[in-house]
Amino acid sequence: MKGTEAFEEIIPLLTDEIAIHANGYICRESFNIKDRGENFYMIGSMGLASSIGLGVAVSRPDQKTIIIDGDGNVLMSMGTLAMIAAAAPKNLIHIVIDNETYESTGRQRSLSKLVSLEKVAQSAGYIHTKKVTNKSQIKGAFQELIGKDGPSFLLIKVEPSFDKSTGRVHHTPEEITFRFMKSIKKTKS
Ligand SMILES: Cc1ncc(C[n+]2csc(CCOP(=O)(O)OP(=O)(O)O)c2C)c(N)n1
Repeated sequence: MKGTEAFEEIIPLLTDEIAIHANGYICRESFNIKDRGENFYMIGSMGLASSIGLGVAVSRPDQKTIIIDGDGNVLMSMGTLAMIAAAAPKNLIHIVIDNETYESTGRQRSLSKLVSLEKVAQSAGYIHTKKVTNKSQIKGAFQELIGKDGPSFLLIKVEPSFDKSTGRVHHTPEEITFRFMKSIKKTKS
């Protein structure tokens, strides 16, 4: 499956969930399929979508929080898997689009061909971990995990295949931040 096909499966499943996106093509693909105020896009700061996702999940336990990450990003901040498992937010789902490359910067190989990231997450202590390799499995896996208490980890294996013509996120960092804060603001106390 192509990376874009994975996004085309996942993004329409989002309703009011908070979604923190890793930098590079991860943001760009999601942004182009459906831009939402609940989306936080990393414009740099590789590796840190998971830390921000953890912070948001802990501070908003009433809201499902999804981290949409890349294998290179996860490998860069592997310690955050342990931190997420230790903090154990029930409302957190960590999705990794694993193309076994740093595709956004030229398809350099990553170590995820040799290191199974879902096994690392499982060993760290994520409550549920799943790996899918076919796009027909994505919807079922997502719906299963969203219905359970986490933290959960969903690894989606894809080919390195993002399209270079995919547009970039055109919001400024300030716009992303303020729009996000407004969208996830509690309306009830
Ligand atoms: C600290 C830091 N190092 C390097 C980069 C450059 N960079 C941006 S995206 C990216 C690749 C991310 O790889 P991955 O998470 O696997 O996502 P993919 O690009 O494959 O979708 C790199 C190396 C950066 N933005 N920040």
